[in-house]
Amino acid sequence: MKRKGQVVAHIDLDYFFAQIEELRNPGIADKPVVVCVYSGRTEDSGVVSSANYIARRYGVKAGIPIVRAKALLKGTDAVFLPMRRDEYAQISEQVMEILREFADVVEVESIDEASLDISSRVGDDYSKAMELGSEIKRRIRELLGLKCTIGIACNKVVAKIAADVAKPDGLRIVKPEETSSFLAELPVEKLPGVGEKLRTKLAELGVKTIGDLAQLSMDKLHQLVGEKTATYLKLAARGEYYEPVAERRERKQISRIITLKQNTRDVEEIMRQLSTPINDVLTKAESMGVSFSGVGIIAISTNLRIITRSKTLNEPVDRQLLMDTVRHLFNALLNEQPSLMLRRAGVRLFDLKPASRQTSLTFFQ
Ligand code: DCP
Ligand code: CA
Ligand code: CA
Repeated sequence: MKRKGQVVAHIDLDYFFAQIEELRNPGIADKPVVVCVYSGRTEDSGVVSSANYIARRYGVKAGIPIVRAKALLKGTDAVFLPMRRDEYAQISEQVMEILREFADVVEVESIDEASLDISSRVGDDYSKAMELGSEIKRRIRELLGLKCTIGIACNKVVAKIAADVAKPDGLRIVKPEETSSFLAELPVEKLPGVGEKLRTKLAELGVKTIGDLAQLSMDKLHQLVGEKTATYLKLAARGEYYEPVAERRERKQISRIITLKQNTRDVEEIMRQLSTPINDVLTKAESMGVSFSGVGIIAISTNLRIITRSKTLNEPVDRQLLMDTVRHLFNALLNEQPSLMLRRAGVRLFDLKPASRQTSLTFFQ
């Protein structure tokens, strides 16, 4: 925990679910867009999951009832859409794959955010870190068409706050020597872990800013929260919570996407160009010691629409079955959408299971 000299980049996608819907249907991007979780009880029961920035100007935000959002947006040409979580999750995985090119350790913190330890890439040079941050933003924009915000600082907490204040489409660098002054004036609820309840209790003690919290005595803090939380809050408020960036969960899928040499809808041409990525995912599966029964394709159109298709097989998939399934999925997609022209194409393995020794011996031949 005492480790200093980290450089951490925190990435958070802007209005993530709503942005994906805009990308899928660019005609709605100049309207308020509200992605909803319909509970199904009555037509409009449920809550808002994500709102674009136009909808937010009317006070619409995640967590409010759909009925309330409709009232706030009455008289506008707002678009209400149901949440399609599987698709967002797949796109999230693509974002995380891109991030893995930029750091040795990537901690996926939620569907739309991750922390990267970029120390080994930039040393302690924050101007290099700034360039790396711009490059990450460019790549995600270029490959997936998505906007994100990045904060870069000396630990995960400060990097996350930096991203939060730089939203949307921002890049904010907080050099180590700027950490205290950056945090000091920010409202205390900007600190991850300070929710509405704690904010109210702290306000009663006159603690309004993160700087105030950094000054609060440990005894007083301890009266409000448990010892562990008090220790975290105290260190975090001083910008000194140095928990290392660590991979959190097992990988659920393996994927590779390439930019095609030229835009095409010729399946055999796509298959030829996918032969290296297919080898790569098989090698990766082998090195992880897993077999898989899910095969997916990713198609990104010339206007950056992301389309995914997948198939779950009953048995562990070998190379031939993988190729056949990928070819079949592209054929079906392109037949179904006669005007679709592809700019990028990819392959995805999922339903990963530990491979038995028996299968792994013959699996990749
Ligand atoms: N989400 C949700 N319900 C919530 C909060 C979030 O379903 N109460 C989902 C939808 C969001 C995604 O998680 O798109 C990421 O959450 P964020 O809090 O990062 O919010 P956004 O990405 O929508 O907006 P921002 O631009 O503020 O990051
Ligand atoms: Ca977000
Ligand atoms: Ca987020």
